[in-house]
Amino acid sequence: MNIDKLIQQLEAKHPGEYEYLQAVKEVLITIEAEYNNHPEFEKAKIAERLVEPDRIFSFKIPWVDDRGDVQINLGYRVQFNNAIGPYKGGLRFHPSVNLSILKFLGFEQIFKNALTTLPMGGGKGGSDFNPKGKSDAEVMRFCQAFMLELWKYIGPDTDVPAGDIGVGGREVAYMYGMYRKLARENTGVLTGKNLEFGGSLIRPEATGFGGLYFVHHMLENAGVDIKDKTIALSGFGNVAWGAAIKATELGAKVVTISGPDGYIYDAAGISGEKIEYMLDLRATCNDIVEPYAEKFGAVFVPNRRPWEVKVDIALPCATQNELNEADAELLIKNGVICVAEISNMGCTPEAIDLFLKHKIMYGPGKAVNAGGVATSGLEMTQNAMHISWTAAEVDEKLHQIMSEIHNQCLRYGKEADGYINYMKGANVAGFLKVAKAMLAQGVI
Ligand code: 2IT
Repeated sequence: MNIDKLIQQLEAKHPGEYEYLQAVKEVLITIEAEYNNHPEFEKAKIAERLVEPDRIFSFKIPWVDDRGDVQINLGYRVQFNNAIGPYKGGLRFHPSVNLSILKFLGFEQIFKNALTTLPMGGGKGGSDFNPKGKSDAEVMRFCQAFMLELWKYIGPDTDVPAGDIGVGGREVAYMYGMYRKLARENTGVLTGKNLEFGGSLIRPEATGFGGLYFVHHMLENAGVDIKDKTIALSGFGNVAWGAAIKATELGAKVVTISGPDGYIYDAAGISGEKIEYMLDLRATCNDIVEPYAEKFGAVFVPNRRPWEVKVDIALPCATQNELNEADAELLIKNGVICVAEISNMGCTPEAIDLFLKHKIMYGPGKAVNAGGVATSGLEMTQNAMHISWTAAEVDEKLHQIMSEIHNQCLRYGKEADGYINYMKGANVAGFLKVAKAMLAQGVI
């Protein structure tokens, strides 16, 4: 495979799609050696076929706000690859949403989903709708208008969306209601549903829980105890709260969270009632974190990110490219031992290069945050069987899956000096599964 040529072609075809090109480059570079051991991949042009989505739907979403004004948003669904199972991946509602971001997320989802060991292909979708500051009725009308288009393209065995940034239980429920009315069926067409109509226990906290199970394995493998380690988290959305709960349970201390206004530093640890308080605040305050400082006597640092705090472990939980080279330098200078992305593509390529150069344990999102979509896969299974498992059953399966993903990373990521390159391990393991499936099924 001539990687440079393929990347140049993609850059020419998709100029300005920076996030998408960044995600593709990372995978191609890390799988190159393995790819070249398989002349049959080259012959079937697996790489060239993988980097382009199967199809992209893009549509207009007109809706009426509370003042009676007509609003128009853009909606998308990127169906990237379904070689190993139905397209599966979340929906993101955020003003920054564009095709580059959804293509990067859909591309990553292919390999992440392959790693979970469950039969799920890769897809992603969303809208540039901004849920912040919208009333509940506006969110409902928008979700209904969005589903009025999306429902034509999805189905429980075709394409199964879920949440992502800006889409939680409330939004999934509104979309599910519209889907079941239009399609006249009650199926597992969306995951992240409420418990009353087919949701799975543990799904809301699964991304954070899974992330901490993975970090626990990383540390254990290096002979390090997670107990009493300090952790910096960013964000406080669908992901960070589960991470904070599980980190505390494992004996670590979470000292930061962040929002659009800055970050909180709480040396006493962010746990228990403090997490409950933040969950309540989040529902009414558009993700800002400052009120926490006054309530619990902690430090609020406006307009900065938490990576300047001295910690043992850093866990980006907010969005892509939220930890850059300068942040990485500072973390390393402050003695960080492990950085693991619970957000998708949380670190820039330059930051990752620094972690690898300094032999810092670095976990890529595809592996670390796979517990969310894995538990979505478990929700699909429960829906298909028309049963529901207990929290303990789901948690045990999640634990097993994260442990298996860690094993796959060890298998494909171990370097000659013993350092584990988790990025390479995750990319190669995920890629091999999808590539073999594509090869077996012929050119389609
Ligand atoms: O990035 C992700 O893996 C998600 N937003 C969850 C996707 C899912 O289908 O549960």
